[in-house]
Amino acid sequence: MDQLIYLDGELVKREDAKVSVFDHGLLYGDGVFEGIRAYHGRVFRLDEHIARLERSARAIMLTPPLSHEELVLATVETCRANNIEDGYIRLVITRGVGDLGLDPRKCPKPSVIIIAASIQLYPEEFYEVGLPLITCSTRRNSAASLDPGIKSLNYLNNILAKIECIEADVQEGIMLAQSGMVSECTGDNIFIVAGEKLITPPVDAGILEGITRKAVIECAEAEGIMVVERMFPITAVYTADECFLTGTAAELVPVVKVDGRIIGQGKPGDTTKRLLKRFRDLTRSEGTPIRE
Ligand code: PXG
Repeated sequence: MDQLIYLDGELVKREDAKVSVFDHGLLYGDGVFEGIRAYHGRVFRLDEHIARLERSARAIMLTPPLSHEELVLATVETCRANNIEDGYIRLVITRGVGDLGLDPRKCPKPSVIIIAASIQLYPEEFYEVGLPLITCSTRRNSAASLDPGIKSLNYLNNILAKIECIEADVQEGIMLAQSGMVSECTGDNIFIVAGEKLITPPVDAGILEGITRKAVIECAEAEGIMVVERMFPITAVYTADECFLTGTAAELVPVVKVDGRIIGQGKPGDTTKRLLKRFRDLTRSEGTPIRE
């Protein structure tokens, strides 16, 4: 079956899903996006993803050409057209076609793209054994220049850090904020377990406010685990009892080594395992249905 891509109100074949070389999304990274998961025929936290997309758009003064309800509907329809059961959905709104100057007023019509693909799951080994990380030398964007809370098409900051990870032969890397405190990873939020507490950098540490991060905080509260949102230095990661990352693609993945230092017992900890189980149960128990 042909993959069908939603492009400006129509479902078109993959090979026909093309944008202009004058689209400011391409020329300047001027646009916003979301990465969303479907589990068992249901889209996980779709409303929250669309709300974050709308906030990102608003922050860059981009008015989506569809309402909240229309964006929800278009996403579900794209999943249905592609027979998605378990999948990864990419929603993109670009500034649209303009001229070669920066001026966004030259782009009268934003473009909406929705891609519903089958998911490349992380190997189960990552969850059983845990990941090694590095601390990247590339600092996370300052909110004073480009707020990390905006999920914009300009991901060069994260890509530069990702290149460091690739060079170090690790999957992910920790990015420090301009302050030197831990912010997040290139495409995941970070948590540490210290004693009885689960600690994660707060939104004002300069992070993307992850949908998975929020769901995991809810899981922790349901498990009776105390959650603290506060800044911490990299040494707090080195000396933590446990560490894990959260993201739409990763779900909740244990971290066992950072910059060559063993974290905790060097294997996924009990709190991490409990939360992973609860999170997986949650993804299988809620969501916007794709089919009737
Ligand atoms: N921080 C950053 C910088 C992200 O890009 C997250 C945290 C986690 O947020 P959610 O809402 O997914 O829990 C993200 C999102 C990829 C990929 O291919 C990952 C993201 C975005 C784009 C691509 O791994 N992560």
